[in-house]
Amino acid sequence: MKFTLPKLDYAYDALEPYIDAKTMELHHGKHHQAYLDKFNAVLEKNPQLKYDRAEELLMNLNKLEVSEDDRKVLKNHGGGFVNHAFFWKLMGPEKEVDNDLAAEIKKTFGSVDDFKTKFNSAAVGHFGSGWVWLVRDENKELKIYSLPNQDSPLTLGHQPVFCNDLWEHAYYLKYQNRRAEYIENWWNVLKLL
Ligand code: MN3
Repeated sequence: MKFTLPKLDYAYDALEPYIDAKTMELHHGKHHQAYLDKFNAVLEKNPQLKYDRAEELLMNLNKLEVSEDDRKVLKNHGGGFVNHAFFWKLMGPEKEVDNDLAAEIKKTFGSVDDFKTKFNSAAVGHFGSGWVWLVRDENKELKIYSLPNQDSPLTLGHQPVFCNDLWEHAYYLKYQNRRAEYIENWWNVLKLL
């Protein structure tokens, strides 16, 4: 069981001016690759783990028969691998709005604008590194929350709908300490909404 770095569906500069090419190049080519390499190394050490999809490892993280050290690597680097692979697919230079999702968001949060305000505030308020998530919980209801580091909603039994990366490596070259500005601009490259 060995995973490879997924190719992007767009060029590194395709998300300009909201996300700059240099950030994309480092984020995909270096950060994502580094998560992948450590993930593959721990999988190699644990041939008893037989899953076709990396997501399944995160769903079953707490019951995997591995050492606690290896479980931590799977959580951090397996999480990093899966989260980034998911994140690249959410973004693009062209909108592909999901009208069903937009309708559900209106129903749950009042309006798309109210929803974005809540999502932004969870993102800005998150302390340290992590991700902000829109998920479906165990009752299929939409929920917004942030999680630290590379923790995945899959491990909580929730289905990710979309997410934004709050690690400084995702925005620091262009936005420096202005996380709120990055989060606001990021809606321009999210395809779904
Ligand atoms: Mn990242």
